[in-house]
Amino acid sequence: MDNFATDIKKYLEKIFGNTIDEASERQIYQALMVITRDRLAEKRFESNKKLKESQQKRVYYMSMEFLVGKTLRNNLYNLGYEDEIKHFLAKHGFSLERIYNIEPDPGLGNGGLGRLASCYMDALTSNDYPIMGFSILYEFGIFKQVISDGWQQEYPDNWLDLGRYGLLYRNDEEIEVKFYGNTKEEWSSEGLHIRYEDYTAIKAEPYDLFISGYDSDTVNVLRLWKSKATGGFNMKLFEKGEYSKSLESEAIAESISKLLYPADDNDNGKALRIKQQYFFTSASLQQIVKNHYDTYMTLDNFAEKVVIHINDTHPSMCIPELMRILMDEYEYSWDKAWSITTKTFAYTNHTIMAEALEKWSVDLFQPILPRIYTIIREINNRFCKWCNDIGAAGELDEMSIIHNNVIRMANLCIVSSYSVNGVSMLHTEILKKDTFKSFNRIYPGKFINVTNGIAHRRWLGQANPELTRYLNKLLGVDFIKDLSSIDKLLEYQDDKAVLEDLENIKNIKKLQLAEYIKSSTAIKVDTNSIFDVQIKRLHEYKRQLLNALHIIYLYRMIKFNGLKPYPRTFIFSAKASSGYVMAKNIIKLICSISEIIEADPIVREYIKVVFLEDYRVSLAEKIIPAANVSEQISQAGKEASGTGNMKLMLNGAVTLGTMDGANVEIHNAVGQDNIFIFGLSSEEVEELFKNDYRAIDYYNNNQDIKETIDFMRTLDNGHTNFNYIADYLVSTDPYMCLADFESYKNTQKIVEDTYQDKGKWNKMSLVNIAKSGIFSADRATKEYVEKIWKIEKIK
Ligand code: Z16
Repeated sequence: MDNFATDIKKYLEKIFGNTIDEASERQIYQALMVITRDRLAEKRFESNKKLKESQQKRVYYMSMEFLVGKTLRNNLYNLGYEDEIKHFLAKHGFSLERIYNIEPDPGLGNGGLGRLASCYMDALTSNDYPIMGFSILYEFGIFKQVISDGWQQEYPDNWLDLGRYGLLYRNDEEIEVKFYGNTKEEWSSEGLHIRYEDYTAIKAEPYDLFISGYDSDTVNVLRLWKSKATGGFNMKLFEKGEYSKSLESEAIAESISKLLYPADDNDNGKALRIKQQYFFTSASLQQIVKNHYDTYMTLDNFAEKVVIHINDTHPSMCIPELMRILMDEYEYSWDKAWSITTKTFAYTNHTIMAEALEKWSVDLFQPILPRIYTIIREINNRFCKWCNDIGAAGELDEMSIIHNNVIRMANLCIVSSYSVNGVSMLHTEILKKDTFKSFNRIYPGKFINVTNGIAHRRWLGQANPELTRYLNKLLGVDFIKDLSSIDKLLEYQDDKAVLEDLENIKNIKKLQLAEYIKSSTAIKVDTNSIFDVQIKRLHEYKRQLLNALHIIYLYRMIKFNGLKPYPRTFIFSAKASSGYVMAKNIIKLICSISEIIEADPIVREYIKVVFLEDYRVSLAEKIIPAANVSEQISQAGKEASGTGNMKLMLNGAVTLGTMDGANVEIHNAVGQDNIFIFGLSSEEVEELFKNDYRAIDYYNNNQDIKETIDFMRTLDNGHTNFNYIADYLVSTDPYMCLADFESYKNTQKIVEDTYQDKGKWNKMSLVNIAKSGIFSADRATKEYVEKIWKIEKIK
């Protein structure tokens, strides 16, 4: 540690010519980032040495998204330096907290899927498993959201400006990726040879982000690829004297890693997206194969030593890319290459929503990736032939990889992987019984479930140090090391003093959040009110609209019917994909309700609505510890798992939810007395949808719904009105908000009544914390290790 202080001083002297007392916060920040990175690089060297010696099997985790969140606190926390650096800096008049705030959130993901990938990297590293992540170094991560007059506006997130100090540029390992062009078949005495001509090559530059583990010697790497024009590529154009064109082509090459597509759970079918996918999968696969070959001088044992995990279908081009490398570069036959490939890949599915299952039109795909396309076509031909042989030809409409001139990437993954998993019990059941039922029939045992988990060290240890310290002292167990031991808290479920302590800690976190709300929205909230939280991407299926509709109902009842509910603060935070009109309108609706209530001296005594802009990991860390109620109200069958639900539970919020995703597991864990479940089940949703759901009937037959929607049409703050949304609710809403409204409203009333019984509420909250052990990413990744990957810890 002495060393760390010395290193800071040295860095300041060397880079800025400053003493620590002359340095700015910005300079201290840079020093801490760089020194931490270099410490991790040294540790990485040691753990890598062990890994090379043991020659053990490794996992490569391929994901278009890693929602890393701020790294500095996490790394110092994991390395155990936090307290000492805090004191050292304080001696010189600096606040470590303020330094942490300088770091931008690396927002290299949209939401759940990206954050899951980061939680898993953290957990696997803490548990000493050899994993390497691969993704793209987006110059612009998920956009910055600014709310202006209630509307979402998107601004570029220039995170590398200050974020780059955590990265290590490895230009010794850059790789070329090829697009376009033609393939030629050449026969010689040695057999068939594929010549790839007239392609366009682009450089992939690796940037490494080190992943630290808690109380562990292991450091793993997340490798992020940045696209660059190749020198030769430009020179060709230079020779023709086309200087400006050469710069254009450079810009095109560099556009590949320019930005993250902000559509969560939606397939956007763009050529640039294909290029992004192939760019990062090809670079990664070349790297992986090279690592393997350099170690073993053969690829025959590839599948014994390598697992490549595909996070959703976004990295699915890994599959034909491995086939291509094995056949075109290492001269394997189709059958041998296929045998290796199908033992190498494991695939996680994260959605059943049709619009999110990736499909590429052949016409778009083939010119960009001609060789990859012929390989996919051949995989499909052989698969179809095999289905014929086993009598499954009748199900090829569902199963064939290429269908009506589109490539169905999920089908490619299922056919080519040895394991396919869903992310919650219900989700996996739906995959097996519905979405992929024919596949499940022809590949018995291939589909398995691994319910998602979260990095509790970040979501409890770091986000809620007050609760962590308290539980540490009370329980006398290291639940940060092993979250399952937190169930010892159950012994205190009837202990009045403990229940009060927990309530006091919750109030401290509510006060901190209230401060933040005041500073970012100017709204003063009452910390005695129920903090009711819905934070997640904005999506129709997640039904923020149902929540908003209920708030409008309350507003009307308070204003015109003398209702005096227990005070409640409804807190929302959500980004909408930039092209998603309905989602943006829902944000506008929520912001308008907030404004209208603020302007109403009577209603605002009871309910308030707060929309916090720019939802991101670091904001979630502020909101979650302060929540009393966790809104998980998606239409049953639609949310694959959810992970915010777990983070909120871990921090003592009580779930108000449908029987959807991992809410089902939460329900099983806490029992029905410690959760508020409402609404239709996924089977009932299916039934009702098939039998022609008629929203208008709910409007006509339910007085509250009728009055609420009529009232909604009168809400008009200035130039906007909400007829558009009201019309949708009573007509085409596929997520059937009105069908669940009555049940939601009644359950909300139960929530309110229960909250007023402080003893009862606190006990519910305690049980939620105590039962959250199974939602640790330690448990989830252990299941991946044992059921799918079959890897060992680094020794
Ligand atoms: C995503 O975040 C998810 C699914 C998907 O197909 C694409 C993206 Cl970007 C989410 C699911 O919606 C959510 O239910 C789940 O908890 C999360 O992935 C992690 O599995």
